[in-house]
Amino acid sequence: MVDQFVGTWKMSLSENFDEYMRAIGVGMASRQVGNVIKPKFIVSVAEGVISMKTQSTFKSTEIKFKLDEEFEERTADDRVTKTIVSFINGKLVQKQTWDGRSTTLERALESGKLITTCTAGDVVAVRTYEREA
Ligand code: DKA
Repeated sequence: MVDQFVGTWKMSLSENFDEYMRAIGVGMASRQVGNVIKPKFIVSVAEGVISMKTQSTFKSTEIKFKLDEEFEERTADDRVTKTIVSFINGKLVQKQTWDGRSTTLERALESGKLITTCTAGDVVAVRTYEREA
């Protein structure tokens, strides 16, 4: 269940993220920052509403949503997306669409780590988070 994702996570490894950011149209200046920061990712649930906060020295964002209900999201790189998050086969699957484009952020728990797989077309980045609390 989603409850297993609840807690505070710290990124420890980021693979192919520059290519992913290019694929979703992030400009060079933000990519340079995005490549070096190690965000915290904080998940909580209250009365069926899920909160996902991403905190870093660059920018902090929070989205609050119910599963399978579309909402508007402003991303750290300032895209305004239509977003829907579903829980599929034990994974939190976040689909963002904007300007006729789309990307998916899939979060899974593997050996006690939170693995975020970011996909845009044929570009895939994988980011590993370790539990802090
Ligand atoms: C993650 O949760 C992936 C978040 C993807 C953000 C894309 C934009 C970043 C711009 C610095 O680890």
